[in-house]
Amino acid sequence: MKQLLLTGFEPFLKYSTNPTMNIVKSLDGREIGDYVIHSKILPVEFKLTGEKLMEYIEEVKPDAIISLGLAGGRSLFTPERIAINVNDGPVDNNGYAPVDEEIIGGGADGYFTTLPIRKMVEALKEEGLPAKISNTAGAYLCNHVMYRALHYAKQQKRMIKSGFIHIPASHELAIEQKNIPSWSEEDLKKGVLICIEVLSEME
Ligand code: PCA
Repeated sequence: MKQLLLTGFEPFLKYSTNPTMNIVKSLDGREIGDYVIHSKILPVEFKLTGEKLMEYIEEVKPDAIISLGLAGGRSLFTPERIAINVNDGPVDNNGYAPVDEEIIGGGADGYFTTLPIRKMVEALKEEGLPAKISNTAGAYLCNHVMYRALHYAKQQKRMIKSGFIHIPASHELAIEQKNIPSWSEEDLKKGVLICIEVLSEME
């Protein structure tokens, strides 16, 4: 079987939970097509997250990596097209807020996803779930993880498909935050499963 590293994040900033954490945990060990899922939760800390991701990659030796993050305020499932070599954003869970830093000194300006994001968006919509490709993952931890994974994959001889999907808030978070669009956890999980199915149907 092929190994899929599926990552989510712990809660961060004003959000008391992170729907990606529950979804990822609930899918550990699940087999979809040729893939078996290895679920890992990443911290929201600029100086630690990349290291953790590398540890998990060494452990799982994935054939593909899908990372998930919460995009509070977005109303659609948004597979990301590109990661940029920038750390810049609000304070992380360790009290650190980088300004205009490079992720990898002298690294590529950016990397395009190697996941089938167009097909994922089409499949999500066919199943009645709103989705579109996003052209920015921001410059916070989600972009950081996407960049680090793609940078790693690029150095390897074998192909490791890798990329990032931002998901909307859960209803639980919307009750807490009052004014953000939200989906049921069930639909959020269904969306993630559809994306993994699309990946598994690729060569
Ligand atoms: N979303 C944040 C980081 C953790 C998460 O779930 C982001 O969009 O960068």
